[in-house]
Amino acid sequence: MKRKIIVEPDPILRKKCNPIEKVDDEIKKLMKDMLETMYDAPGIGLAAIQIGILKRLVVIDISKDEKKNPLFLVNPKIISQSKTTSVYEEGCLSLPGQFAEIERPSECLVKYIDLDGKEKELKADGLLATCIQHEVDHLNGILFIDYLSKLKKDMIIKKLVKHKKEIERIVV
Ligand code: GNR
Ligand code: NI
Repeated sequence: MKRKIIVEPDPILRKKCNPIEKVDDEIKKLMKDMLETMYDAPGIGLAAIQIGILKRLVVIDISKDEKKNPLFLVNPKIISQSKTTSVYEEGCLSLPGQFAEIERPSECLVKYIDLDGKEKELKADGLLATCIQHEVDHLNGILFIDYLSKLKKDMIIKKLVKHKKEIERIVV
């Protein structure tokens, strides 16, 4: 089932998500819904908080069309990051139409629980490393606009408020 994606400004996006105690059928169903919502958007990552669920759950798929390669991360924790950094043009499904170059560590080591309940470790670089860090930020109530100057951040929020009001007018 496809879910609705929450868009900034919304106080939900600023909340801190709670760890999962057990990977049960309810969590697996939720992760399936998240993947469907992400592919439909389309996006390369989605955190549960973006569909209003305050749990530490992330789905990622950076593969290009054809062959799908979904990654399910339960309770992801970044245990180390490289000193070297990379800049990527980031987008966010909760900031529709907004893009900005963001500098982050180029590599990261992430510990997580897989859908089978097993603990895993993954060393990521390139776009995957950026995406993992972007998603883990969501779990802590952080959006990529938080790394921009106040001026740029306020400009983006203003555009999103205007966009939301326009949608309201169409609905009403
Ligand atoms: O679809 C997405 N693309 C993207 C591009 C560069 C860096 C991060 C991302 S994640 C984003 C989907 C999203 O909002 N995930 O939270
Ligand atoms: Ni995002």
